[in-house]
Amino acid sequence: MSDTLISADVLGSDNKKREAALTSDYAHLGEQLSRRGIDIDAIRDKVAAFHVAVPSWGVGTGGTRFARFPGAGEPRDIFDKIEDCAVINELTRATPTVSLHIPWDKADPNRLKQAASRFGLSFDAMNSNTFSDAKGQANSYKFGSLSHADKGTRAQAVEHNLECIEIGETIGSKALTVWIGDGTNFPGQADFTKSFERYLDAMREIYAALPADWKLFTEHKMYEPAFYSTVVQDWGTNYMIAKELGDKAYCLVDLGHHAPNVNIEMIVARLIQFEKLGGFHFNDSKYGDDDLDAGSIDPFRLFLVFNELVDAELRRAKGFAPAHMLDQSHNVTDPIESLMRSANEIRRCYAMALLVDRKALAAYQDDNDALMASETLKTAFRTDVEPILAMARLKDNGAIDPIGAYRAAGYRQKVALDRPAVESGGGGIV
Ligand SMILES: [Mn+2]
Repeated sequence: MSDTLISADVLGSDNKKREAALTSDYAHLGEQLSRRGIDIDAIRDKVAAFHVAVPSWGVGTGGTRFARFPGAGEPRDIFDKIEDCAVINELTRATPTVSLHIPWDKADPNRLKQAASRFGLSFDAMNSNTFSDAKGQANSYKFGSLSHADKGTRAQAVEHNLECIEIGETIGSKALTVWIGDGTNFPGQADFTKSFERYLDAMREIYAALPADWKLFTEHKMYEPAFYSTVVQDWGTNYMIAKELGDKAYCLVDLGHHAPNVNIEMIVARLIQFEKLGGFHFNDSKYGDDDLDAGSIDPFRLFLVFNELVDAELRRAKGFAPAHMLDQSHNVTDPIESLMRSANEIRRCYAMALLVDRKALAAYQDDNDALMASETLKTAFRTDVEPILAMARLKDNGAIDPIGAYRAAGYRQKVALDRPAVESGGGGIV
């Protein structure tokens, strides 16, 4: 049995208050779905088996370029962060893995492993950081890292990625995610071709050090921190990278890293078709890389992404095994609450996508019945699947209402007694 941080009494009594209503709602939805030929229990079981990784950096309060306003009881170090991640999983039962960021989360790997397994958690993809300077490092990343004009700086960045792999091997991770801040602010500042050549050469060295059962994820982003050009700017370049490096290299799609109005679900479909979809950094945005809670701005877009994922899952698309990770920044909410609701929104979109009548959809597509094809998706999207999500959590001893139970348990107030208040400060998404 794993240790728990939310008392079983509090969780039990919170669930008890809500269970009768849930049973009735679930039965009603089950009856509706059975009229559509869908077995609600089968959907519930699929949802219960669907997991998403929590980023260690997501449990601290984020910030903007302007300021950071810390909340009470902020995690002091990676061990506090692991505890906060454990709470998210205890209540949602959707997040049994944590994704680490090095050097932010650097600690004795054996201690990390112990701390996680105490709560039944394990580790997802490792994330390297060559977009900021670590204390005492010889060369600065101000003008780039893996694509830097200076050989020594590139070597240092490669070395850091190798260290991330090494730590990851000890703690049981199976993937490395590389996102670089490399790019330019002004036309002419760097040579596009030379920069990309240098990047590819550096990535080849990292790829060569990848254990046989690992995957390498590269993440594209069109702007920020560089505002004129980035070295890995879009999914096309990302696909070229994965193709150049080899079979263990895949593209990671962060939903906030595209131009406004880009058809992300279509990018996802293309990457699936050519066996290069590595996984996701889920979040939501209105304008750019806003890193808001998944599904909070455009839930239909998230559903359409999941429509492609479920389609690939059901037709057993070759090489399809994407990693699901959250990547968010929480500036005005309790990060634990935001992450719980995001994990829930991701499961919601997965559940809704499972309800799509795919046979009917294919027939409407073949008949060029645009209206009914669109309605087939909307029918699934309009279905309130909350009783399925709640039942999946309850079945796995989670909370019917994770945020309600979390607030009833007073976790944040409790940890605030041990964790000293942090002063407000300058910007930086940390
Ligand atoms: Mn990301």
